[in-house]
Amino acid sequence: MKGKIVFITGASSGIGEGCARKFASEGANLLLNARNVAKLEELKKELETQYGVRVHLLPFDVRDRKLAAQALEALPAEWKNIDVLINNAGLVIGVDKEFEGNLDEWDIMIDTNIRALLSMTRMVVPGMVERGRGHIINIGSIAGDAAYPGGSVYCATKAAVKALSDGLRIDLVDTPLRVTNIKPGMVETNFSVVRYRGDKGAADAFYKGIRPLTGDDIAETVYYAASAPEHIQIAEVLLMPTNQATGTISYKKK
Ligand code: 8X3
Repeated sequence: MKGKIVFITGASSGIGEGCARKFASEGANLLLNARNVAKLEELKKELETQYGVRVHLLPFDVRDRKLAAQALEALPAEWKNIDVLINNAGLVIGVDKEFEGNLDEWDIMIDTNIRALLSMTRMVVPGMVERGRGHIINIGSIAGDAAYPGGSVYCATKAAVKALSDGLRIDLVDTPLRVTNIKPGMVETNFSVVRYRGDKGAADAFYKGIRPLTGDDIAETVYYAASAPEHIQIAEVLLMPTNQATGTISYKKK
């Protein structure tokens, strides 16, 4: 991974932050995107100091297609040749029933988890095709495999991530590019706090009695896919805590 350019969306926390640390520790130079500029600055300083890699910040909201295009076009020449795109930015808000939830919150999920992933792909992949190398890693979810109570719209967005990953793999089949869909189960990050609309107590209660995965655990798997020999395409990985079996079945100690 030494000297490769890895672009991570949603890099300021959770799985994105875990990926930033892991890829930096392996010598990659990073393009880090998120809305939280202060957090990005902090991470840049930490990774550059600790690992001696270079970090360039792309502080925009992935939903803002115009800003994203401007920022990517304005990249200095030495940053343009992106080797790995990690489409990680994503969220879930609320646990409402499909006939009761908030349409504006659903729009935010759909715009971030689907439309922004698609626009990043559309902006970055043509350059990869031109250069004849590249890897797109989408962070999907176990939620994309089957709907669960209170997750209807989120599950639909992650089902879309699966379809978009599969479709892109088909469209790139005659190229050296690879496409991976990483599908985590229970991961304890700020993600769950957002799901419960800021209620940290509810998020903590959800993980009581089970050891969830961490952002760093997922980052290890993302790195495994990215560092596989070039003739191997890890198409999909479904990973979850040992005491989880499906999106709805897990064992929690009393
Ligand atoms: C989030 C994982 O288990 O909450 O993508 O659906 S889960």
